[in-house]
Amino acid sequence: PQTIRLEDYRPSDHLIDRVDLDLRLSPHDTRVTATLAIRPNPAGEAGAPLVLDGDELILLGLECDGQALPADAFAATPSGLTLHRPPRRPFTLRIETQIDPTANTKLMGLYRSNGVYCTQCEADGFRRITYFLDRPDVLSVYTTRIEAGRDEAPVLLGNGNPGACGVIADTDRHYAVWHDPHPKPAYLFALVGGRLDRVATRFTTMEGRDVAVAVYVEPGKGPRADYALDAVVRSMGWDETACGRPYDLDVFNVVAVSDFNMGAMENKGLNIFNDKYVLADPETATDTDYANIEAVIAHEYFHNWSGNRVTCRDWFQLCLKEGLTVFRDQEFSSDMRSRAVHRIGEVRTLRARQFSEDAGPLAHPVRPRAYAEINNFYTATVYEKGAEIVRMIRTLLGPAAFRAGMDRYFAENDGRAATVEDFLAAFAAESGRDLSAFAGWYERPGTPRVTAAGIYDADARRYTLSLRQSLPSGDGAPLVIPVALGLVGASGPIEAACPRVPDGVFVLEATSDTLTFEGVAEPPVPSLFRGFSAPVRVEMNLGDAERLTLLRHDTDPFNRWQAAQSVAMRLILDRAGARLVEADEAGPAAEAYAAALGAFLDAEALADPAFAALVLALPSEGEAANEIGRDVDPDAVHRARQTLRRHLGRSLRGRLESLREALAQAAGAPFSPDAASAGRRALINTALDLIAMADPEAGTRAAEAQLSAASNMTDRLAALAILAQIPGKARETALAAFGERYADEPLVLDKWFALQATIPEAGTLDRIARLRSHPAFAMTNPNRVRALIGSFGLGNPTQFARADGAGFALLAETVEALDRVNPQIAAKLLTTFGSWRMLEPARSSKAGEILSRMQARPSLSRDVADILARTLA
Ligand code: B3K
Ligand code: ZN
Repeated sequence: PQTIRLEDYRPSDHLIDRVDLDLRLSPHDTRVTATLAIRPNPAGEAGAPLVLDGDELILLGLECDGQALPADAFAATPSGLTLHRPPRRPFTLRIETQIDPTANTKLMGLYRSNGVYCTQCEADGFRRITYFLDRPDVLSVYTTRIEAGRDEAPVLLGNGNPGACGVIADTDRHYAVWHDPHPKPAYLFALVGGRLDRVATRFTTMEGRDVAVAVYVEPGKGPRADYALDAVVRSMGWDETACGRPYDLDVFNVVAVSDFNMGAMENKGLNIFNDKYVLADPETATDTDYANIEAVIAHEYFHNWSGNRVTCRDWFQLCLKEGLTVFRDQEFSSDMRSRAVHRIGEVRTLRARQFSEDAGPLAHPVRPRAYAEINNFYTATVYEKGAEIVRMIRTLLGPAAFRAGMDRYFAENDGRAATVEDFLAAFAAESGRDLSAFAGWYERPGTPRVTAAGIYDADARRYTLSLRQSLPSGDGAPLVIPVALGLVGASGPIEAACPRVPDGVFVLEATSDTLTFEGVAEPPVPSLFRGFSAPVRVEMNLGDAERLTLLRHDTDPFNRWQAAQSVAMRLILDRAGARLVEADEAGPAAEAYAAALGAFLDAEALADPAFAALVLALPSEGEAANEIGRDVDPDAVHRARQTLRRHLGRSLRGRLESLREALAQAAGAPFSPDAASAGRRALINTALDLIAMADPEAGTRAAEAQLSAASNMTDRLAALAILAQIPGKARETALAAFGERYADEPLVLDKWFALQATIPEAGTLDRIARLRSHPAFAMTNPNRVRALIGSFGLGNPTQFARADGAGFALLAETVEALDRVNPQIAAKLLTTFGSWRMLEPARSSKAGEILSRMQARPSLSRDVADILARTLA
């Protein structure tokens, strides 16, 4: 496939100022008439041909300034339309195309989801609707007329503000016109037509604009949209108060559909969502679902400024909108919930998804320099690491200069297609700082490593801390790394003087550097990268006792949690490295760890249950594997982690039981999804999980009791998840009953599929084979595929990476079958092989064989071929 490179960027030779679209919706034969006001771009090449993108289009008609074009004036194929000699002045092109939304299983362009017409145009789906300059630096004002059967599609929605609507005389059809005054790239175009329920409210902006806000869902599901609607309103308010960003249209619509390639899409004024991130009630949604809905609603809404008003010049700048918008939604969620707890969650996600990506064959810079298929670059690196870069800018500049820089960025680039350079320039201008070295974060792939070492001189009361950075990509200029840090002693924080750490932040700009702290009265433990101030791996030779001092006394909640994680990680790695199979006794280090957690629980669990639940949760098997880095034996990692969990359960059992009791009383009814209540449920369920590890019989009884008494999906699913880990009849009975109870609830069935796919037992492959023929499973529904197969690849390391290769084979077969239906999802699924080279030789050679076999197949999609080539490279 053709490689597109950043360095080859050229402005478009033509611009399209206005787009008038007329879409006559019909299940198999939709007609699209596009009237385009085109002119030569003064910044482009004069007299160049007009080359419009297309994808699986049928051209029915073409006129230039009202005249049919002679056959030799143009060339049309399903994937492009070229005018060899377009007018050298402004002109109007009228194009009629035919498309089949029902046959569109790729879910890009215009398609039908459960009978609802909807669109997905990012990154390059608009060209599946009409021929166009489908690139983000071509911005146009759109007017859209949508026509459809009144019965089939009583609701017709478009971008912008509503205009005329009515019935078409003597037919069963009607129409609606929408006009979006804000120029936008084609990837933000959207329409919806279908039978939908509406929940609505109003919001008055800081500028006094009265906005009609609505969420549309499948008939009968209105009550499940209330939480999402409330999240929209809170997002609108937050973007005003926290960022000074008001909304700019008279309506804001959110539509939930059931077949969707990702989470949601920020189309101007008409956000379209995977219904997983809209629908919630206590009976069907977990606390995690509520939190995700809040975050994704906010994310898409915030794109209205970071992405839509200021868009991207080209797809290499994707992080400009995605990293920034993730940062904005993280800030929002932190303000809505517990900042410390949220930060830990963000870092867990980053480490699980981004660090592993950055350590494997799919590693790429936050701003990639080349791509074969752009849809394969909506990655954790662009999104999550991209957000960390924005956060580092704030840490470096401080909140006031950061806010001023953001304001300047929006003001200077409003209505423009911008670049990373434009973004950095705004902060440089406001802060007076040179950010050119900092820009390295956008260019260099791989997770930097920072190694720290400290020396305490008791006589001089001096502590010397040296820091050294290194990047896996070897040479190149050092990065600019903000290190938020402090010193902690045996009974609390140590105040010590170091002029190079103003406001608690040292900026590591050289490859190595040394800090000197004066007036240090006792041997300190350094607390480094407080709040995870940079996306790096930190190495420091601290003993468990020192780390547990941080757990007790650090003022930074993130590093308190990190301290417990680091101790647990070392315990898991030691055990996994020794390949200890039998010996179940924990050893003194594990005893000390459990004792520290016990003391911590006694002192704090009831005051902050959400935080306590995180402190009790061990690093995942995936994280441990990443830490090991080579020759990984997933079985050894699994056993090591299980042993430590069992040990924790045994040592803490009494405390965990009384915590469960105390919290259950506090939790009470009725259900509320707020963060404090969710935190109590998290600790109740983490406690049960550890109890069940220690005593499977008692755990089974308690989980069964919770399963039948639960008043909400969080508690019910947690109980089922615990039962699912314990082989036997109780598990099978519970799974079967749950499957029946929710047979008509696709989103709940997804949880049920996922839970079974992650059982770490040899029988899971057969189970998955059975579930694939379950009536609710469909290759055409991305949520189902992700639930059953994606969860297996990502969340079941021992079975996915089975030594006999059967897990890899299952994944590969699914990718091959899915590639014919939905290449984007197939490619995403294939990225679960990203860590294959890290495995011990027997397993990695199995994976390599299976991947190579797949590569030999003819007619792979570009999406899958690209991931395969890079995974095998
Ligand atoms: N911008 C979309 C993602 C589009 C993915 C295209 N393959 C959702 C988001 O990040 O908000
Ligand atoms: Zn986004």
